[in-house]
Amino acid sequence: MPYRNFNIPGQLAIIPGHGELPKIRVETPWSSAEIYLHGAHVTHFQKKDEAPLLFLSAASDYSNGKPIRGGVPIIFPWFGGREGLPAHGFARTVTWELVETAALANGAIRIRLSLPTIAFFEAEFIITVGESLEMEFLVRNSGKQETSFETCLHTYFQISRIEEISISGLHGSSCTDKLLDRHFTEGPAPLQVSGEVERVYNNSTATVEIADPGFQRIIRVAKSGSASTVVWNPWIAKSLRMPDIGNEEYLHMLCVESGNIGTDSILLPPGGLAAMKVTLSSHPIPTHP
Ligand code: TA6
Repeated sequence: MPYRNFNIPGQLAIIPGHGELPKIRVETPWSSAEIYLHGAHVTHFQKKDEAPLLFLSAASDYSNGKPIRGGVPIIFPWFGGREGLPAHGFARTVTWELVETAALANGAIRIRLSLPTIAFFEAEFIITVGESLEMEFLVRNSGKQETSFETCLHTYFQISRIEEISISGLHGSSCTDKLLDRHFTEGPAPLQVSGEVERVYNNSTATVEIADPGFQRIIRVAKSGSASTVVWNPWIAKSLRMPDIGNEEYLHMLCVESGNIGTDSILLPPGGLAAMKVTLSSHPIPTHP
């Protein structure tokens, strides 16, 4: 059985997942998680006695060359469409190499994966599963020229119902509403979603929170090394056009994505290193006495 020496009895095992793709199953005292080597794709994170934190489409593909729909797709080295190239780059559709698994002294589990070598980029993805889900994406320019790239952890969150939630933490960032082609500075009011939404926020470095009364929790997206946030929900019409998402799944998912895209793209000198860290956690909604 390949990967056997990465197993940590009772805490981490590599098993066949959907489509027989190798999947890392993690159990900690606080939570469970699943990560596919395909795209180094975190597909599941759930704290004990809570609903899953991540949405995963029941209609997702699990095959080489196709991204898994849901969880945390790694978008790299470009965001969005490129003529004749795969949308959102290739990192999410290649098989990453499992480099290290470790049980940490505090009971958390750390997993380190590396992107198969490509010209002028080396990339590593380090996942720490514990009471929270911590993800670090490291990129080094291994070429001889200055190079730029975009990146995004395109996280799909599981929510009780789209009309119930509100999003805060975007106040003051520069918003581009991709559907309305509008540009504005986000105001203080929490964002609510009542239709298809696709908004790219630049100079957005603050922690974003999703308040979900239906699940009685606040999801917190804390980050460093990331200046962009994307908020996306396909709603009805777009969901109908997407074969790998159920027609009504939009009601229970919301993407709050953390990265560096557009004007926040990263420019790396030869040998330069860029590090982005995103920590996902959930907290009870305070009940006022
Ligand atoms: O982050 C929003 C977005 O760029 C949307 O345009 C939508 O296409 C979504 O990503 C999913 O993209 P994908 O290539 O995974 O279907």
